[in-house]
Amino acid sequence: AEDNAFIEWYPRGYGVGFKVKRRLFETQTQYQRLEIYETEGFGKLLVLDGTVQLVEAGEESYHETLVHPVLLAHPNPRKVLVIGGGDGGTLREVLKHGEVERAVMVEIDEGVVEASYLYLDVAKDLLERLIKKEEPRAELIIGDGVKYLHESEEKFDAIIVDSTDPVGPAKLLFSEGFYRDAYERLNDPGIYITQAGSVYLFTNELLDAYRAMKKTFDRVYYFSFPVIGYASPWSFLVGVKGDIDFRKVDLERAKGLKLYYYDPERHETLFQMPRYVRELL
Ligand code: AG3
Repeated sequence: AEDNAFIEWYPRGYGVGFKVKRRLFETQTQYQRLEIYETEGFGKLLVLDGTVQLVEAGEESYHETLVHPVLLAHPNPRKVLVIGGGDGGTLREVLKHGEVERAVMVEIDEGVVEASYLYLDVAKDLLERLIKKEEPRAELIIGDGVKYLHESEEKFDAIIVDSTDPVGPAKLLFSEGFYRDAYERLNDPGIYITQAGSVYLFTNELLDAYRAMKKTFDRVYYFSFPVIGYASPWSFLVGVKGDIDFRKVDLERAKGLKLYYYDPERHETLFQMPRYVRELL
């Protein structure tokens, strides 16, 4: 890092950085090192173990993309499970869908929820209601998502994995065993999505996750989107149980959503992938 800047270093010395005014908070949680910075131009920045999780001005580029394509492709998503996502941005987008009757968020690190509630303007009110158990449509469980998926009996229409990268502690969330448990917990039809890392800088992790998902899900789709704060384009993997065509979304339901980045009317543009990656997939 250099003075007055936060830089996340990716493999091969590729960096993504923000000019920062100051560090507002830092702590070592039970699971990871958490930092919050005030940036010059993008609001507050949340960092876990040195990796950018979000900036307030632009986080929707990730959260909209992770949530709305799959919920608009599913014919009637009433029950949704979010794994990770402790900052609340993903759940905030999920609850924009009126069909969703119950959403469960399983976050391993209470420290992320607390710091996000205290310092970030991402989903403050929602996190407060979750902590006080006053949110009628959603429940927060502090726990290990891998264990939860393996042990719980509850079924969901959509499972959304908002985790750190497929390297390090979240690696298990990209394993065959985890995908099998996820498939098991999905209703038919059901849909699964995970962020899958930087297209250019984590290509091998993307390929590994794609191949592992293919062994379990009935259909697997990949797509990419430019996310503010990450080494873009960023990749996403979608797994389907039963009969859902992820190439189509419900444009009527989409009209009810206020979207800034993801454009349901141009859904097909999500599937852009650099040629060499497509040929490897
Ligand atoms: N999702 C974090 C995605 C991983 C970012 N990776 C990176 N910067 N190397 C969780 C934060 C948003 N809810």
